[in-house]
Amino acid sequence: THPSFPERLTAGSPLLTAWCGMPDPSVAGILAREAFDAVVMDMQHGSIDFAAALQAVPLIAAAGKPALVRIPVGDFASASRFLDAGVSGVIAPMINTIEDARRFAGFMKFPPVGERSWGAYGALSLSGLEPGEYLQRANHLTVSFAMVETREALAIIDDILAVPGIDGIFIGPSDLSIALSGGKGLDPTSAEVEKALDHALARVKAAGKVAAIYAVSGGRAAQLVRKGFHMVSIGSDISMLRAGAAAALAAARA
Ligand code: 3PY
Ligand code: MG
Repeated sequence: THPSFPERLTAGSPLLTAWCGMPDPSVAGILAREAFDAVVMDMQHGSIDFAAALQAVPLIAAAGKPALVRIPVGDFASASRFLDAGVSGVIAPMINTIEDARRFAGFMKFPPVGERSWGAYGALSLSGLEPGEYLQRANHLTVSFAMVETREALAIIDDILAVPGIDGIFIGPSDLSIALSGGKGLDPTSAEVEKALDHALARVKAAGKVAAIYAVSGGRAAQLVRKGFHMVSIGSDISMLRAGAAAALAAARA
């Protein structure tokens, strides 16, 4: 039996994920066939809707990769629905209070940890597990990432990490840069952000949980991998499309 997604996250070699927001499920399916370790669909800022994101899950699975989703702010009920469809991880943006973290975890985990409700039909189909076995294992097969991307969240990161059912932290460096600069600028690699993410990374590791982060480019992802993050998402499908188009046109006009 091959290792589960949570086991792979902490096995040693960091995972690099695609980041998709385009509305057609085939975009996620195509990126899943590149050398990414997993694919994230972004429903907070992407234009992919609920039905398309659900359709992408088996396309990503057919490429042998775990599917993850970033849900819209506060839409914790959708986390359960994506788990039912068979995603391996859910990223919840703007977790700024312990209450946010508790509510998110509640929808991510079956009792006694949370209050996830039964109906994992897609997950059963994709995993081939018997319902009883899935129920026994589900809390350890999927990963809940609470996003830390504000001053409030940074201040209570140890408490967020201590919430039962929160498996890891996903840092949003862009929003963090806006918060830390008091709205003055967007600079996800500023010295201030760098210091904050080093601190957050150390706290996550001290708690024995999973540390993930978003990178705007492959080069930035390499730096974040060297820092010791378990998972780095490289964004986005639109920026990759634009970069590919710009490179093709520059070559054509050279
Ligand atoms: C951020 O950087 O704020 C994110 O949410 C990642 O896209
Ligand atoms: Mg953000």
